[in-house]
Amino acid sequence: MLTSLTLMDVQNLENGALAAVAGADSADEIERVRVEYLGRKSELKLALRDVRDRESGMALNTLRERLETAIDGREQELRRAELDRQLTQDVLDVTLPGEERRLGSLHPTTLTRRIVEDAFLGLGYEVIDDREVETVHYNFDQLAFPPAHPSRSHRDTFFIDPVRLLRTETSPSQIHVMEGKKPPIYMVSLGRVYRRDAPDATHFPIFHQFEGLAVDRDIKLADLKGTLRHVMRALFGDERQVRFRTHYFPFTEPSIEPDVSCPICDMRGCRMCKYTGWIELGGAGMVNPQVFVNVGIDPEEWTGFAFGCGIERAAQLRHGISEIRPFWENDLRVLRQF
Ligand code: FA5
Repeated sequence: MLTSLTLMDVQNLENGALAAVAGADSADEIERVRVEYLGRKSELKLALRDVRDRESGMALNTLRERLETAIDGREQELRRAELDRQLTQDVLDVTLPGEERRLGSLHPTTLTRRIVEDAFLGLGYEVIDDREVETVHYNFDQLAFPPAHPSRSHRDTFFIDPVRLLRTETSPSQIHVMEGKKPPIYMVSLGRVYRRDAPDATHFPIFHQFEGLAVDRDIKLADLKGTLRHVMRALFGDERQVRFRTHYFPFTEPSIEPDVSCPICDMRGCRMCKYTGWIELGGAGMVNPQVFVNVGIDPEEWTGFAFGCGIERAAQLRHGISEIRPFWENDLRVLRQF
């Protein structure tokens, strides 16, 4: 004998529940039906709690099982339908263009530096990296700068204290290398140097240089010129003309300066070349015998040449860039072009 629900009620409950199950057309809806008919406060659960006899218990439990089966079945049907819908409607279009991934690129100063390194490695030179904080001894004295040379002043050079400074050129590397090993020597040293120069189209207070030194028996000025032409061909191909002017440096004798034809105006004259058609790339010369004596190399037995050139300057000439400033501003719109 049923207590709170009559057999008729059970039948009605089942009919109502099955109709609700059949009518549910979404996961939310079927969940709502489950709560309504099988939840803790559902008519069926309350009746089961009040059951006093076996017959009623069996009838209500059978109803519960039938409803659970019906609800689970409908839920699975709905899940399958949703999956089918996704598979047919949310199609992945493999022909759509992919998302572009931006790769970083090398800085133009680094690219130019690597060209120089490769050119000298190919000639059998040793490539070195040297200190940026130098002493007056290595930056000036050992390179035979006279005591009153303007570069020794605070107006030209960044001093840290009376004996230490930010190197003004890569030439002290020559001294370190010659003090450290016996000739023959073939080395190139690349890195940052610092000067109190007023910025303009081709000058900045911080810039890079590459320094070369060759010490051997019977080295001549023609070897220096040939070596400079070799690296300039690596940097500029046959695009640019090259000329050598005589000049003065305390640590070379004779001294020359290589100039490169202006890539901006093609030698017609512009602001970058100061209307001369030529741009100075560096300084060079035959090693001053006094420098050999300073480092304990016999100038009667050994001769040598040295050169030092601006790396940003070389990059400006290579890519036709009329200003040095962008090399230090690191504007991504500029750097992405390399
Ligand atoms: C020197 O620095 C010598 N040490 C070069 C040298 C080495 C001569 C070995 C003989 C033997 P100079 O001051 O001219 O020379 O500078 C060399 C090059 O560095 C210049 O031609 C230019 O390309 C670059 N440079 C000089 N000053 C600046 C600057 N403020 N900004 C950018 N590049 C510069």
